[in-house]
Amino acid sequence: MAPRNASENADYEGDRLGLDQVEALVAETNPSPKRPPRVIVMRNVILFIILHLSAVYSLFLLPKAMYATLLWTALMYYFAAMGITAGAHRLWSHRSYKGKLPLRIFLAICNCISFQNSIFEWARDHRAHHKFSETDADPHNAKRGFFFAHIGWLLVKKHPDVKEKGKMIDLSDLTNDPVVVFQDRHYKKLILLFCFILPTFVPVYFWGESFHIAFYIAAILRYTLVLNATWLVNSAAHMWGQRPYDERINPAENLGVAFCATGEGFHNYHHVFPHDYSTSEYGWHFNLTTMFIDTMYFLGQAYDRRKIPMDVIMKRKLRTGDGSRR
Ligand code: ST9
Ligand code: ZN
Ligand code: ZN
Repeated sequence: MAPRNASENADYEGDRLGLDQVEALVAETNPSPKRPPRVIVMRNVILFIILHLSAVYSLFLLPKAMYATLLWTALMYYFAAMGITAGAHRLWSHRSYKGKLPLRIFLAICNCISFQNSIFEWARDHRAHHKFSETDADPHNAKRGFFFAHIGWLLVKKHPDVKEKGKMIDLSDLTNDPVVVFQDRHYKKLILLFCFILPTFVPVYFWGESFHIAFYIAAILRYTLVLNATWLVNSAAHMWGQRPYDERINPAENLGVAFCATGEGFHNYHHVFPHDYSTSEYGWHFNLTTMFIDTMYFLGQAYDRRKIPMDVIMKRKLRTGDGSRR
């Protein structure tokens, strides 16, 4: 009989061993089985290409915009950022402080300005990101590369592990918060109003800016910039920077990201101590969000801010840090 080649041999062995045994054999020889095929969501690909091309076009309109419109755009950036950082992230995902009803309503509105999925969906994905960090159950697993962690994860169907293991996460506090439930239920109408109509309407109505400029700069450009600043935390801050608290993990301290993301670039600290309301060892250092939460505290709207004691931080630095900040 003519000798069989390798694949023929495998088939032959397969017939004799039975399916279960073959699967066990494959798992043994290949301990990290291939990911299921990537299912690209073309609608998202097209929409994000249009959005980014429109943002580039908006840059050319900047010299023609009125100063008041530029200031308004900066204010919209700030509010959108607070809706993510002080709201979806530090309040609702991590419960690192508590907020009274007026503050929660305000932050839910700010969150609609940022249009990054409802608070419920954002917090669900973010809790999975921490619990299963840099595995297939992490929605934006940075081990799959910069592009995937930055935007790619929004262009494909989620890995089955995200949905499977995500079920293990308790979300009852979110479903028990009427502000979160209301925002999730009416999300589409709310983002249309707060992410696009309001930012465009104000400059046109109050100081006579052209509709075209107001729409492209205060809505489209600002939206795209806040999105990319947020995504940098998932991509750049999972790759580049110092690791003073735990050198064994990828999340890093990245000052550039902290600046763009209003205080969310101290990512090595944040992954080690996720319940610290400042997401950083420090207070107001490159951290507009901590300034905002502290202001809300002085106004009686925020309370029970959780801070990690200094001796615990120091001990951790000495035990697992990279020695860069002792
Ligand atoms: C956006 C979000 O940009 C950005 C988040 C970034 C997070 C950064 C974190 C960093 C720290 C904080 C820093 C802040 C800095 C801020 C700086 C500001 C200056 N667990 O999702 P689906 C199940 S959004 C459990 O559709 P597909 C569940 O049953 C941009 N279960 O998955 C769900 O059904 P339902 C605008 C889960 O079909 C079902 O699966 N938005 C979980 O694979 C289906 O879920 C967009 O572009 C889980 N974690 O589709 C939309 N996840 O929901 C983009 C899912 O009914 N998204 N399940 O309960 C999509 O189109 C889709 O989600 C998809 C995946 C195509 C990506
Ligand atoms: Zn992270
Ligand atoms: Zn977090």
